[in-house]
Amino acid sequence: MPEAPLPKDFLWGFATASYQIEGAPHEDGREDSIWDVFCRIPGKIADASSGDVACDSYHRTHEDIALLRECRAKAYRFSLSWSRIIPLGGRNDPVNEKGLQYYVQLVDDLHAAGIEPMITLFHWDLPAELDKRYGGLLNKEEFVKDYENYARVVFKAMGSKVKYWITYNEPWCSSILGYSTGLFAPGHTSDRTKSAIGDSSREPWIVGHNLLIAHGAAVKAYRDDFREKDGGQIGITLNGDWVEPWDADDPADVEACDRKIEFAICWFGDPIYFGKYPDSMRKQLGDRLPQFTEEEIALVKGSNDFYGMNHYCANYIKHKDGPAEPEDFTGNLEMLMENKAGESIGPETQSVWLRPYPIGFRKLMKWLSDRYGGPVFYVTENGTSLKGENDLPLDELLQDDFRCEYFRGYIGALAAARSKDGVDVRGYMAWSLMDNFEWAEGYETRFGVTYVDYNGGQKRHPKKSAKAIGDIFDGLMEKE
Ligand code: PNW
Repeated sequence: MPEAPLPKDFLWGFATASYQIEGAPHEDGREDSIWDVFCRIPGKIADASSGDVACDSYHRTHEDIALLRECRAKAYRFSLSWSRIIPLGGRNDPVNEKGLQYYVQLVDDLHAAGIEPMITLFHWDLPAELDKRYGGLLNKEEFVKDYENYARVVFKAMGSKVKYWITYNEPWCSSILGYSTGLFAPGHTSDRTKSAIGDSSREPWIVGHNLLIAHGAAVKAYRDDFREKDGGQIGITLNGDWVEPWDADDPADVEACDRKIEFAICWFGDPIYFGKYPDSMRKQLGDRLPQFTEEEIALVKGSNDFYGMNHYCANYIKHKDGPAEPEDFTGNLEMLMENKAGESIGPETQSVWLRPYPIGFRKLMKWLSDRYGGPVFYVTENGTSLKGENDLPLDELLQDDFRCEYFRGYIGALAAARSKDGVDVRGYMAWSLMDNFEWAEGYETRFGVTYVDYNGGQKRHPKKSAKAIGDIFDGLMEKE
C-alpha cells in the first residue's frame, strides 16, 4: 500500500461565523455590532435582509453539533460575537456573563461530542459602540487596547478548553470592503453616492495597520499569560486567491501576478513573518501606507503560531500601464475571469468573484510556504456557492454534485500540496457547515453543505456534499 497523503491526525471539519448564523441579536444582553447597523441602511444588503434570525444557531447549537457529528467532523471553527461578550466593547465596559457562558457551553458541548473547537475572535462584527465612540478600527490607540482586553476576557474564560485560536478572519475584507469599496460594514468609501464618509485612498491602509497591531497585542497577551498553562496555538486567517497571467507571454502580466498576491496577502503576511510591508506596496502607496514603529514591529513580527488560510478561487491578472489610481488596492492591475484566449478560469457560481480552479490551491499553498519558510498551515475556509442553487426545488438542491466536485478537486489539491510539495498543512475547515447570511449578498447565495430552510423554521437538511467531504478524507487519510 502506498503511503496515504494525509496523516491520521489531520484535523478536518467545518467553519461558520457568529453574525452569519446566530440570530438573537438582542437576547441575553447582546448589543449591536457594526453589521446590525449596516444591515438597517437601505440598499446595502441585496435582499434587504439581516442576521436578525439567520440560522437561529443561538437557540440551536445542539442541532449544529448533531450536524457536525453526522458529517463525522473532527473540528468546528466558529467565531465569537464580541458584542455578546462585552456588549459595548470597551475595556472599561462590563462583561456580559450570559453571552460569555453561551460560548463556554458551546465549547463544552463540542468536547462532549468529540469535536475540537477552533475559535475566531473577530469575524468582522465589531461592537457598534466602538465605531461610534472613537471610530472603531481607524483608532489605533483605543482599538488595540480594547481588542486586547476582549481577547483576554475570552482566554481567561475558556483558554484551558481551546487549543486553536484565530485573532482575525480576513483583515483584507475588513479593510478593503469596509473602508475602500464600502461593500461591507461600516461602509466607508470615497464614493459619495454610497457613503457620506470615507477616504478610499487612505483609510483601508490605516485599518489594515491597526488590525495587525491588535493581532500582535492579542498574541502577546496569549503567549505571556496563557500559552504555558493552556498549551494552545494562535494565528491569523488571511484570505487570498490564486493568480494566472492574462497573457503568459507578457512579462508584465507575469510580474503583476506576484504583485497581486503581495497586495492581497503579503500586506498582512509580510509584517507577520518579516516585520515589514512588501516593497511593491510601499512603492505604489508611499506614505499612505503607515510605517511600523520599532515597538510595533516587535509585536507583529513572529506573531503566528500557524498560518490560517482561507481560499476559494483564482483570477487572471492583466497589468495596467501608467500610474495607479489613488483608490487602487490591487497593485495597479485588472482581475479577470478570462484569459487572452478567452478561456474562463473555471465554471461560474452564484458568487461573481468565485470560479473554481483547484490546482490554484496547491500552487498558492506552495507559493506561501516558500515565501514564509514552511510555516504550519491550517486551511480555515474553502467552499463554493452554486449558480442558481436558491431557485431549485429542495430535492434537486440537496443533490449538490457541483459542490461535491469542488471539494474533491480542492481537497485533492491540498493532499498533493502536502504529500508532493512538502507543505506542512495540518487541518482543513470547509465553508460552510450550513447555508447562512452571506453578508451583502443576503440569503440568496448559499455556501452550506446543509440546506437551511429560512421559511420553514430554519430547519436543516444535509446536502449530498455533507457526506461527501468525510468520504473524501476517508480516502486520503492514513487509517487509525
Ligand atoms: C469569506 N470577495 O468572505 C468569509 O470569511 C465568509 O464569512 C464568507 O461567507 C465566505 O468567504 C464566502 O463568501 C469573503 O468578495 C467574502 O472576494 C467576499 C470575498 C472574499 C471572501
